[in-house]
Amino acid sequence: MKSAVTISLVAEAKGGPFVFWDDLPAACRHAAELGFDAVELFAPGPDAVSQSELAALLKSHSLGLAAVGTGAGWVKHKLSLTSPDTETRQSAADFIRSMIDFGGPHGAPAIIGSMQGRWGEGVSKEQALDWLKAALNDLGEHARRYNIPLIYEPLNRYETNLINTEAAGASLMESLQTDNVRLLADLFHMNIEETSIASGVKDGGRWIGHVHFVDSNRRPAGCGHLDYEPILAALREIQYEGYLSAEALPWPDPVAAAKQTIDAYRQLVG
Ligand code: LER
Ligand code: MN
Repeated sequence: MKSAVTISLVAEAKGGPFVFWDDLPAACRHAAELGFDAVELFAPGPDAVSQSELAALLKSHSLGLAAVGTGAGWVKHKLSLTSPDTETRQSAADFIRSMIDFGGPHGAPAIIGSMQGRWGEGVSKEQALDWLKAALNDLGEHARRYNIPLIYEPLNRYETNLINTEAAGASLMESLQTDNVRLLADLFHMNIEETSIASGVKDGGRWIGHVHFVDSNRRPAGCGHLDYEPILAALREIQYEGYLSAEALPWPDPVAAAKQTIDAYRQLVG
């Protein structure tokens, strides 16, 4: 397993669960100095940073790009893959495709979290899931050209009413035509929704392709009440080899949150 830490460049997401904020070069420097393998980027859009600037920053700090978030499509533009409005759904898919093209050259998969939206307001659950599946099939195949998967994230019930658990996520993966979508296991959402986080990890099993490494209260690992040993044992059991990426509040401040995370990671993973 590899370590990663989040960086947000999205002003509208202020107060959200991202460790580093606003200054990409400084965040990369801190991440490298602390010994992270990679960074995960939450950017306002595909033009937030040029491909060459991003490549140069990653190279100069020997950092990987673990993943790119697509949630700015929701927080900035109110786009959703399950909107009742056809054009909004199309724009949502276009935005995600552009983020796949943004991360793809760096080997970083795009994450669909809040862009999945929710059913209601005249849209049935069945209809919303059909739209979601069609988008995952299409965008999952688009990601393949970069030899990376697309990542789909089950969220807790306060953020979506579509898929809340890893078991439901695994069923969704099995119902797709593409085999190029993987599940995200976000320990914060799982703490709310799963009977046990370790069994949730096993439910996700071979589908899990990314982990948001965070504590029960969304503070950095070790600052809440999660018991990480059984979670790590479950991740080893499913032979997970991807990132443990700190999507956590910058508590008490970004550098301290990152240091707390890498210390917890080293204690748990070695
Ligand atoms: C949102 O709660 C979250 O966990 C993000 O990773 C997805 O937008
Ligand atoms: Mn997450």
